[in-house]
Amino acid sequence: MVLDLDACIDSLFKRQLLAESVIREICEKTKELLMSESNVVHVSAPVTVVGDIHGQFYDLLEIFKIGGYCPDTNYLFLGDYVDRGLYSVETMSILTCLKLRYPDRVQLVRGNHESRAVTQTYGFYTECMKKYGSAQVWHYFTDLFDYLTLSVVIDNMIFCVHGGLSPSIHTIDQIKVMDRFKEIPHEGPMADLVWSDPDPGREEFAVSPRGAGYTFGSLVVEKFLHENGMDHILRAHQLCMEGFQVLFDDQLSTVWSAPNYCYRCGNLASILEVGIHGERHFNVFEAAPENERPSPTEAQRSLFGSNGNGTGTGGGLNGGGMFAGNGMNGGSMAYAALAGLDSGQDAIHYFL
Ligand SMILES: [Mn+2]
Repeated sequence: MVLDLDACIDSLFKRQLLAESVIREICEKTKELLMSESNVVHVSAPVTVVGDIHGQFYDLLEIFKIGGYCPDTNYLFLGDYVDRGLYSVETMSILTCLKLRYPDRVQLVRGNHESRAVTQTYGFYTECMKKYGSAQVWHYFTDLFDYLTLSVVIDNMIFCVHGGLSPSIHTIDQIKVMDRFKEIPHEGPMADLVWSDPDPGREEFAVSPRGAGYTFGSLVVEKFLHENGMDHILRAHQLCMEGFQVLFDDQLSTVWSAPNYCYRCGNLASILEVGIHGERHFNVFEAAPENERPSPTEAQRSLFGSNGNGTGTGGGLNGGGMFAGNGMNGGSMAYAALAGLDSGQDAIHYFL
């Protein structure tokens, strides 16, 4: 069989799923491609940077409408493609096809959700089972996750990663020599890159309320940028109600690309366009029109239907505060979604 990537991309744009055998072949080929990529991929501007998508496929289609289609626009995706939303399969399928079709114009960085452990709790596993009747597709994609790069540097100026910095990483060269071809560990530098968050109220590293990674403050950012000759850190991983957030005197930005997150948060989203002189422009957008999305009932049914066995606790599902959700006990995902407002602050506690 000859793989026709353009035909695959066309069907996905028409909201049609790919056959399981096609996904297997695409994942195999993409693994080969990613194997040769460094842990730190260097790219040039102009490039459009996309934050968390979380299975909100219709909003991803909106992103292409707003930001341009491949290969006319270069894209850097910062991870968290799957879980939470209803269309992680479609999202991963199209991103994988685009990476394979335009390897130098599409970069896919690994997020903390690109992991076997996390996707079993937050929806991707269940979605694969529902849409394909077996776990094969989930295995193909989660095996592929192990090959995704950990970071990108734009024009030797902007360091891009899903989560943030690590107390055990001082230089970008240290990232280059890490062994990334594995499941995301619970701790250590690789976990920190995908799990950490900035804390504007601090200067140094501190324990993260997520239970994985660290929080890091202004001095950490300054030191890292200085030591590595960089201007800016660009990351995703945290819901921003306005779609983005700029911290530490313009030294760090968060880009968030899932509008009305989980079909209920009411937040804006953005993509960040980096121009040829390093200028940064956040292109802010709202959720895709109502007729292109599932009804709230459908979205809710999905949240309640999956993982509703009561074993997952509601940790981390809090109304914006960093700590509140971690204290919830005995609540299932469904309970947390019902009771309260899922801000999407994931924590690692409940699958350890
Ligand atoms: Mn994340």
